[in-house]
Amino acid sequence: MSQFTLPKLEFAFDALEPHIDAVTMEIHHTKHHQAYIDKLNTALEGQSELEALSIEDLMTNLDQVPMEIETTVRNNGGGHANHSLFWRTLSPKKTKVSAALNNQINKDIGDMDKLEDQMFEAALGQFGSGWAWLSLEQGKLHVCSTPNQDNPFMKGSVPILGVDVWEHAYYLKYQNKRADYLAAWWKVVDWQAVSELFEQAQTKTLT
Ligand code: MN3
Repeated sequence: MSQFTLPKLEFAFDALEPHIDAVTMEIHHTKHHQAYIDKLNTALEGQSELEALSIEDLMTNLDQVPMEIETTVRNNGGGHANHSLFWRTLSPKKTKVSAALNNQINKDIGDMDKLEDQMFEAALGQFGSGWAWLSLEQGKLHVCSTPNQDNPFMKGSVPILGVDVWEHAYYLKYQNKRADYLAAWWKVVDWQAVSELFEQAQTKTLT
């Protein structure tokens, strides 16, 4: 039984043009993300308890995954969790950060400009493929990067914003210019979605 499915995009493939091009969006969503899901579902066949978990809970509880499929679940489950969050936090619309998240950013990071600097620094500093994240870690916002398809869930924190710095995310339009891609990505971040994820993350880490 295939448990995990590709989430629908809330906008057309070309909606983020000129910042993120339509061909990249289509291949990234329908080919790359779908491939992670297919491999994850295949690996989890017959593991009904694991299949019943949300992708976030599966990532937080990788120690419960049988050793022979752990690497496959880590890589492909990570791919599914990370891309699901990535799509959800992109929007062609102008959006605004909530007062609550803005206050927390000011408190833990400094301000929105410092957050931008830290995210770019983490994303540019990630050698090879990986992600840069803003996550809630024991009640505090924190910027970090992870290699491959790892994510903050694996360390028990809750990511609320992430940027894919695998070359497949930007190479067609930006080639080797990762910094230009990051500047473009920043323009299409859905701050309303990030604010909602922040609110949900707080209820998760309070308990
Ligand atoms: Mn990707």
